[in-house]
Amino acid sequence: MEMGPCMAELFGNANGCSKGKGGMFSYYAPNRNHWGCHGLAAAQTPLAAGLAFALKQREIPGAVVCFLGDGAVNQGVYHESLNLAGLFGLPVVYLIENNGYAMGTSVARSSSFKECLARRAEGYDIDWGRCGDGDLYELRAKVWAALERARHEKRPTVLEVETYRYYGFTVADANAKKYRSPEEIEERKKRDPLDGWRRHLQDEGILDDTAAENMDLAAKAEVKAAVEFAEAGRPLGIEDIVADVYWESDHDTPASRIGRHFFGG
Ligand SMILES: Cc1ncc(C[n+]2csc(CCOP(=O)(O)OP(=O)(O)O)c2C)c(N)n1
Ligand SMILES: [Mg+2]
Repeated sequence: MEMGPCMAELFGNANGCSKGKGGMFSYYAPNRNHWGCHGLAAAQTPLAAGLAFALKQREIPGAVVCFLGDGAVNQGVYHESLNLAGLFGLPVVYLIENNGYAMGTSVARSSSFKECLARRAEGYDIDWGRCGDGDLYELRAKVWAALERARHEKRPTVLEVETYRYYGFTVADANAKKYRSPEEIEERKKRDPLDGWRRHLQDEGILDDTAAENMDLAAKAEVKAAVEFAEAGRPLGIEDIVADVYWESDHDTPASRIGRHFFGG
């Protein structure tokens, strides 16, 4: 996806990727096989199982990757999805981004588990693995192995990646420094995956300071251009709110004119 329509979606403007109606929870680009972010924690997990089922049933080559947070792993639908993925042999990879906190609640206070969250997959006869966020080569190899298993053996995988977020859940999360200690945050920063990877690539001779700084400047310029794109967008009006909800309303059918869409209208 391009950053402009994503930024415009955050601004709630009509040039957003979901016409400005979804906001941060609704990045969506089915034409690029991106089936959306979801406002309900774990709502993406049965959708991923369904997409994987469709791939298998229609014999379409490929696999589904479904990202979820540590705050989604205790939702019922996630476990229903794992059960069906294991039972039907679905080509799906569930990738848990475990950053230790669901909003302000730590994993230790929210999950009953042994050693790691991914291990629960054993109960569904699903292969699982885990790794940190520091070594991208390791992460890539694990994701690749899971994708190959999905594509060729039609078997699901649960992968857990241990990571972190330094800031609050949102700008409204005023307690971001209260539910963990400043020391914990500073300690984790020493293992920051972006800094670490930059050093790694420099050690390998792939990147030098100038190239790294140019990448940084290019990223900042892309963000600035995205903001300008978003600001140029039209704010939504009343007519936008009711559009794309019912086919009948959009097509001015008799049912829509009398206001009854169902039950014999
Ligand atoms: C079913 C459901 N319950 C509650 C919420 C409110 N909520 C939004 S984000 C969140 C925590 C999500 O935790 P995690 O997936 O670990 O995301 P992180 O905080 O790491 O960004 C909750 C409880 C929600 N979106 N959906
Ligand atoms: Mg989390």
